[in-house]
Amino acid sequence: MNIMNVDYSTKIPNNVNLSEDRQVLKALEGWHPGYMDWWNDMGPEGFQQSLVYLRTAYSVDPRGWAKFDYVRMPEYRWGILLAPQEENRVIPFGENYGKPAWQEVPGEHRATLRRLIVIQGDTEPASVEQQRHLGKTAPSLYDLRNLFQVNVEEGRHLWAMVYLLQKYFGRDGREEADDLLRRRSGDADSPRMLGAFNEATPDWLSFFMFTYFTDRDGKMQLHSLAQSGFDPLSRTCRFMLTEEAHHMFVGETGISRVVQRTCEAMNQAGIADPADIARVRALGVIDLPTIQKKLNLHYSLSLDLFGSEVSTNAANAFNAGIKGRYRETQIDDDHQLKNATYPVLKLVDGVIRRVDEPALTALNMRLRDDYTQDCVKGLLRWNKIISLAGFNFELALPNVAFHRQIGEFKDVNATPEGALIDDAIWNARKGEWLPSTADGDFIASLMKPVTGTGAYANWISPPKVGIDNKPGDFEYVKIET
Ligand code: BYC
Repeated sequence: MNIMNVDYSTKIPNNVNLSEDRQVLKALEGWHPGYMDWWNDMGPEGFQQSLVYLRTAYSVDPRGWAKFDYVRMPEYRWGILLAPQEENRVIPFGENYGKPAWQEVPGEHRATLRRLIVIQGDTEPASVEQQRHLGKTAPSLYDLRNLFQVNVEEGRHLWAMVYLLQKYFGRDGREEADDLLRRRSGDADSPRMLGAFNEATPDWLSFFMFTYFTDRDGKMQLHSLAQSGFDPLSRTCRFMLTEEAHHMFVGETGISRVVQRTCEAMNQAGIADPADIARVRALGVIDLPTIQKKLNLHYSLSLDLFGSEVSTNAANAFNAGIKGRYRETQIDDDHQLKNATYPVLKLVDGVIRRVDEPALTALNMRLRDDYTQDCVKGLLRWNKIISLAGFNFELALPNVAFHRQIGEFKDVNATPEGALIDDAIWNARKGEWLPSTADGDFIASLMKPVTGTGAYANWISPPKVGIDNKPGDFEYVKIET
């Protein structure tokens, strides 16, 4: 078969020759009904019979891999797609640097690999669960469609990890695949594995922040796993990254459009001070200080997803050749980090300082630094919108010590500027930095569905271009009531 094109003749579309891999096909077909039950119970609430203008991957050729058409979500073809195998690929880092990449799981690294694949897999359905209520309050059909596109692709990413578990990890892999359908975001008894995936996504501003900041953690983690010496994982993650780009686009442009609309409304009403929250809110748009609070929340939750700054887990995964660095192959060093150090932010005598640590154990910190740099790009765009509109206000990333639950700063309180404060000050002032109940109630009051073609809620601007270059009045979702 041609690896570039996807075989749609089996129940599960794929480019991994499933029709000749009977055992794995059987395992996946056995898992399918449970997945559909999960999708029906925990996937988007409502709209399951609506026709949604979705893209489906039909090839893994980066020049043209998706086709757009109306699909009912339960009929979306969730498939197994791996990027083409690179000939003679070698392990690009760690103790096995330069040796041929593994096509099978090396026995000694089986547990570590399985753990990373399970963690990755767990985040995908979690995000769908977190976003399941949002369809009811979408600000437009365009946004509704984007939400569903993100959701079906997160579902596909779960399939991607389940394929790896079922093909390469035998019985434990099948058990893990079942458990991925059993855990639930925010459940007291059986929560999702990582913190941020048990938080609520109560409104559309949170959705945009999540797709900007949390999906970007996904990007960084997938890039690191795409370097893996375990070739099937590398190829899987490489293709997932193609889809992931749209999710972050939804976040970046979503926040841009909220900021744009707020600035426009303030200008029309002659409001010069962005901090004049009551007057701005009276216009039915989200004030900039509240946008900053949401940003503070989602950025800090996403920083926690990188684990501890200094981590032996990360060092072991790197040494083993399982999880590399962001853009590993483009880094000019020994790729083994034998004597290298890396500056890590730490609390030293009550002061936040950079301290050199062995680079091997500082890999989480390094990836988090790469992530922060990537996050800054969106802020520059949003701040440009604000300054072009004539306002003296800048959105900023909070300090890494702010509102942390994992790592070096989990036991201290800090302001968004990074000043360390005691519990009393934190409790008295946290409402200035994180969304309060009143902020949440105000945003919730704006969340009214807008379902006319080409119509948008008052609190968000229309996008600059349509999906698949469709015109402004395109009916992205044919709502079935
Ligand atoms: N919450 O050495 P440590 C995505 C645990 S997002 C709860 O500090 P390590 C997506 C850790 O498991 C990307 N527990 O950290 C986005 C360990 O527990 P055990 C998802 C946490 O292991 C949007 C202990 O603390 N992919 O794709 O170096 C929508 C000590 O660990 C957390 C991945 O994350 C936490 N935040 O790094 C849809 C890639 N942090 O084993 C999808 C795979 C740490 O001692 N995962 N712990 O019981 C990894 O590479 C690593 O496991 C982590 C943690 C980066 C998560």
